[in-house]
Amino acid sequence: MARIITVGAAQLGPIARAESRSSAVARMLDLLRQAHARGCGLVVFPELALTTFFPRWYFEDQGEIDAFFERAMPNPDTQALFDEAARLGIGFYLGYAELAERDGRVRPFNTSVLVDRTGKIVGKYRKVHLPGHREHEPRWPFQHLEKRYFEPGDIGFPVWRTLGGVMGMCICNDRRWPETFRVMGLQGVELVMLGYNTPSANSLKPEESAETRMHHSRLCMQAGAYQNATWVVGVAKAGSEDGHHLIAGTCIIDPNGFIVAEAETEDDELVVFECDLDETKFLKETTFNFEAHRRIEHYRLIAEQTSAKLPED
Ligand code: ING
Repeated sequence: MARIITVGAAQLGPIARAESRSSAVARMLDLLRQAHARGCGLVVFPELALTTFFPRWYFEDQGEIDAFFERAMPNPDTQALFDEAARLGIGFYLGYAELAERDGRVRPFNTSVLVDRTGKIVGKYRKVHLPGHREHEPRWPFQHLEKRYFEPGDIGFPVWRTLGGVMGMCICNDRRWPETFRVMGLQGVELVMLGYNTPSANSLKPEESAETRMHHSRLCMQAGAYQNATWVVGVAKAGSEDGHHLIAGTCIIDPNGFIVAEAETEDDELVVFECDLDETKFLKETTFNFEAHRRIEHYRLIAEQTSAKLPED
């Protein structure tokens, strides 16, 4: 028995600060049409796919910051994407900066939505792990102010039964934290999709190579896939945005942790693979049968140990 979903990982090249949303959407529409021609049922776009990675800059003016956010989804800038995806019968993941009205307050999130093949939003996720710093660090070569511009996500790590399987979402830095994948793994996730904008330079360690960054990115996603018997689809916004370089490395990873397809460029590029969701079953029923092997009752001890102070040497 095979439950195949043909996935298109739609990597975007750089989006300059001056580039309009309509230009970014036009590029995504082109990738969507390529995906349709290659039989895709699901397309995954990057994190913050409508704008440049603006947390790299310090802004004081709230109006300048808010200009990078969406107050509704879909909206006039993105409606064409929803309409074309529905016309072509393709579901998609879209990452964007969300301004949410809650209890009379406007709350900013780094968000992704999961849209089904009819163009309906069936899932929303808000980035939990916000890397970087909150205050302006003028001495650094670039900023990473996600803690300043976004609030931590308030939705947790849900999964959704849609598109013929159990689907999960996360965003960028979330992939570096095993809990992200495990919480979805415990819910039976079969495919985790995530977008990322990962600077190739480490502002705290200039000597760190882009290859190291790429190694860590692959390592996190491959481990997350194998340890939770799930497919993982990681999609980059890549290349040099106004002189600031982001790694590429968009890839599709199978439940054994093998990279089965990977981008070759730092530009707009569609990476396609036929993912058999039933390939998750063997590991879920054997090595990662949580019910049979995971001793949650011992974790209380571990919890005490992790909160305990290190023994004096
Ligand atoms: N970007 C980076 C990421 O997690 C980062 C930030 C890179 C943190 C490398 C730590 C190490 O891929 C975003 N947007 O989270």
